[in-house]
Amino acid sequence: MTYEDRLAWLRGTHRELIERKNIPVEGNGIYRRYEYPVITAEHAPLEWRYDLNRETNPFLMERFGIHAAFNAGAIKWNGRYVLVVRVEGADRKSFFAVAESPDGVDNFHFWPRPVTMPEYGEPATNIYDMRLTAHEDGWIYGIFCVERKDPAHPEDLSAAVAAAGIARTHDLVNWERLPDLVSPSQQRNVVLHPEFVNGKYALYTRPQDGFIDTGSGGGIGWALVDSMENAVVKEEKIINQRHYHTIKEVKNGEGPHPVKTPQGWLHLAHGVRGCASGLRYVLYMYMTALDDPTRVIAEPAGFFMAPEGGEFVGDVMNVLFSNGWICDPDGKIFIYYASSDTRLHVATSTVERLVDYCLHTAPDGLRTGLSVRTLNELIDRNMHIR
Ligand code: M1P
Repeated sequence: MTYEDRLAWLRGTHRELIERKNIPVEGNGIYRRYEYPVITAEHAPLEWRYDLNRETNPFLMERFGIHAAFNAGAIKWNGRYVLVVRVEGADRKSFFAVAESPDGVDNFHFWPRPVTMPEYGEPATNIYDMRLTAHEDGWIYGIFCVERKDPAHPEDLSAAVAAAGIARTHDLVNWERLPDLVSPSQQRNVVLHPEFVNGKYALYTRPQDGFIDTGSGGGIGWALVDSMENAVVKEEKIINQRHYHTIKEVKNGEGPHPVKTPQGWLHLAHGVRGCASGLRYVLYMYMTALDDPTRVIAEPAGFFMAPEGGEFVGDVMNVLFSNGWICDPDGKIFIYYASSDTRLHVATSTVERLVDYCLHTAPDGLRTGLSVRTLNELIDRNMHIR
């Protein structure tokens, strides 16, 4: 292939990928998956991956490998469906990049440049998994995991420390970096609630003993902080506990910030359990009371979504993870979920369906006997229906 032919081929395949129309897949009535991922590493602009100068790259080879595009924060912004995607290079470093679509499903394309996130304190080795919150104070906040080498264990090359980085913006291009969250424990999966609660900013937290292990951290926590410019966790209350022999036995974490519905706050989260093939990450839902967002009012048993088909396979197998969804004024919800730390998908549903799912699916009885009882009750109700 000549240089010109190869360039034309690269441009053509990239355009085809971005313009490919997605196909909804009928499913369980709760949500709809789509056939193709909405964002992959291959969606990254050619200008990021190739030196397009014939003099300096006569073979038109890739010069900056993009390996994955996944766990995205999401926001409806200026009428567009906008994602702040975790893009991971071949060098294992993640960075944020904004992608947008006119309708939330098709034609996701990246803005020309990645986000240049200002540093705070000791520069981070890695940053990822931004949760976006358009807060009632007027700012759009991004809270994300900041990973640094653990200075207490220089001999252990895997020892790291996770903290919650905080930044805010009005345009998703220029970010004001604020001090990292000060917390007695390591933190990941920290999410800002969109409203003030008792005049304070409210955070969903995920206390953890170590970089990977949540250990004694009992689940998803809740902390009120006076200011986002100097956010300090003084008191932390666990609002969504982990339990033995459930989909969140090993750990869990809040997804995007909850959606306010007439029946309560609707939450999407991930749960993790261990099995012979390693950790298994699935998505689950729960609801909390409008007058007290720390009080769980419903939690269907088990997972809401688990890896299916090709979703099982990727850089980190058997993982579904979501940190972004968009709720339209008409109640349609776009759930952006990533599979196996590799690619990003969308599933669509409505507030009405998801609330129905939460309020009318039995909770986990935490033992087999109660699961069979729930099943028999359903069968009894169905017996006379022909
Ligand atoms: O590899 C699966 C996920 O692992 C972490 O999530 P958690 O903190 O709940 O274990 C994160 O690194 C996340 O990005 C990743 O998808």
